[in-house]
Amino acid sequence: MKLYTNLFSPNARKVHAVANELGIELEIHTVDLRAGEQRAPEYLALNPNGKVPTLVDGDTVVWESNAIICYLAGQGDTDLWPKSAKRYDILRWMFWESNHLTNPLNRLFGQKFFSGGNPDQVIIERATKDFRKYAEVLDANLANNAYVTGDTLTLADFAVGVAFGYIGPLELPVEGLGNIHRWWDAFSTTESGKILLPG
Ligand SMILES: N[C@@H](CCC(=O)N[C@@H](CS)C(=O)NCC(=O)O)C(=O)O
Repeated sequence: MKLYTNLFSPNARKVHAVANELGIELEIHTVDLRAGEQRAPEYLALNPNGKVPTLVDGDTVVWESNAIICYLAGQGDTDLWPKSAKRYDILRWMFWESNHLTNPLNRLFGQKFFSGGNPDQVIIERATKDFRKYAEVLDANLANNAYVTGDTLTLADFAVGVAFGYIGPLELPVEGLGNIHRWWDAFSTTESGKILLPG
């Protein structure tokens, strides 16, 4: 399987981390985002969004990092993506991540890393407030769970976890959220969890 990727991308690192956890070797094709390779016609033919990551397995092309990690985990039997009703809980947190958590994260990303040194404090304040609201939802969920969906590591931990690699770089508002710290400190020091961290 070929993975079109760039390790600068948190969504791509999710895929690398899950592949590592599953012991799946991928043929890596780095897409140079700074050079605009994601907008080259050959790449747009695979992923019309012009984004990484994209997985190619024979005639199957999968984009959207959360769909890709489900595809990888679906290659065999794994507790990361069990064939039980727990799957819907995992999906719930994956949709939550891509709809709610990532939205303020992307706004902070844009202002802190790509605003040419001229960040808009109003956008930062709103995004910080929104991120905190969702972080509190996660923290409450983790009060009774070692992992995002219960007592075992699943795809949901990878999907949700990648955001928390930016606690330092983006000054994410997670003060006092002890359950998140306990979960993330343990997960981000595992071999696969470390792959989620920004380089
Ligand atoms: N929802 C998509 C987001 C993919 C995405 O936003 N990728 C970014 C890097 S994190 C990208 O390729 N940006 C390049 C561009 O927009 O030109 C996923 O989870 O795969």
